[in-house]
Amino acid sequence: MNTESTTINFKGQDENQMNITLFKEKIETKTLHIGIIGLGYVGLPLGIEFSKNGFNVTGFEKNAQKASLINQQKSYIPDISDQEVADCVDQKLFRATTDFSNIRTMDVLIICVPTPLSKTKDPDLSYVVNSIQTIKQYAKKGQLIVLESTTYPGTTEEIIVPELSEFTIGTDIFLAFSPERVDPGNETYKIKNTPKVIGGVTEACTQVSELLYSQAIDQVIPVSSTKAAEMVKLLENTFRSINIGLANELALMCDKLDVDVWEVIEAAATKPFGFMPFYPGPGLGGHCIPIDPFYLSWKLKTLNYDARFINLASDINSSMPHHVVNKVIHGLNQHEKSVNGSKILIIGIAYKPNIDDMRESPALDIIQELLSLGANIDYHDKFNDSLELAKQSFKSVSLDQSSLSRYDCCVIVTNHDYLDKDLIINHSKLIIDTRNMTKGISKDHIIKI
Ligand code: SAJ
Repeated sequence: MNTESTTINFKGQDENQMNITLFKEKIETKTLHIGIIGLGYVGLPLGIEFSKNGFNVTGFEKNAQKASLINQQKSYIPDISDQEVADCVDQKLFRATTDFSNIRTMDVLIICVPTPLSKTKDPDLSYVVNSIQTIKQYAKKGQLIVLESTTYPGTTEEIIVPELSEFTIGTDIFLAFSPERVDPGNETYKIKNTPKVIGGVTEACTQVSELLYSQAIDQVIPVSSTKAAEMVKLLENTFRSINIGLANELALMCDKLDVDVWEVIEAAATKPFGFMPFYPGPGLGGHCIPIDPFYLSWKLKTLNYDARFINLASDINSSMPHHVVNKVIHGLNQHEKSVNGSKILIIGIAYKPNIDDMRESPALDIIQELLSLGANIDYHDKFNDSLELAKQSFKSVSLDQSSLSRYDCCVIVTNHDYLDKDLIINHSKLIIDTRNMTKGISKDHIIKI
């Protein structure tokens, strides 16, 4: 028998148990020091949640202004109040730093950095790679490293593990993947009450990660591997992208059939089982749904598999801004006007209601196409005072009787709850409604997608 392997296994078992025991003790005594890499809409709420549960948290943030705001007890994330930050900073349970050498004093590192797409719609893992290459400079035995950034199945094993080659994963150091499930603006589901999926490189990694997250999150769901955990997140968001794509194609089909797609979906949604409504819209915005499925299709392409649903849904979703512009052209034409020279008001430019986030917002595509056709564009969105687009600067205009009547066409792109529907309906000359905000109101000057 190879005593070498027996020795290593035996040693491994001892060291493995020792590190797990040490980790447990630090959790029980709340002496565990948690590091969050990236204090964005995922990292900041997560760090605050652990601090609220009595753990010492350090946020590692490259943006010195953000780090300074945190240490001045200020939040820059709508979902986290200044008071929540102040309470944790006051108790010396939360701080931010740009000095990444402090990683050496951490017991846990949770990577919450962006995973955007490159210009060619390929995964851009540069933030993740930079993070792990920084971490490994200061990594030490007994640490737990968790990647939360949304990425393709295999990233943890293929990108992170090789960077930690000086350690024995699962014995010296623990490594897991746990998808973020932060829904900006969601008043119901926050960090604490959103179930957390976790997949470790080894059973011990899963066990230690479960132990950690269960200190701050009500329900922790272990899966068999990091790859499974990475795939869970992509299923969740690909599911949405494809079903939104179906709803958008339904809108295009109902347009041809002269049927009200909103009425059809509402009636179908009365089915008490086996149906889940999704709705057409001006296009697919946000930092998750338009992006994440491409991480999956890109990975499958490297395995010679064509993820047809993902690509088809993307084609349809990205055709919706142009469909909206066609509705504007058609509507103005009915008023014997051309887009060229018309004054058009875009109502709501964030990517979804009641938030300010503009990332991938379809409003930007609609504005750019209308500008290219010679329209004079203004917008209104109380969550976004100004907008730089197509080398032009815009300011959100007020919405009142006189301002509305100045426009040849008003396009409802994002139906924020605060908007006064009756004011818009009663004082606009022409309305293109991309969100069924004018539901149940049939007037000649209202055109719905
Ligand atoms: N949209 C439609 N029709 C729909 C639903 C959405 O056109 O029926 C559009 C929205 O207007 C938006 C885009 O799709 O432009 C994305 O909307 P979303 O509701 O998916 O909102 P997101 O992008 O904030 O997605 C997040 C995701 N959360 C995480 O990734 C952690 C998603 O998994 C959540 O399901 C979603 O919030 C949510 O439920 O609000």
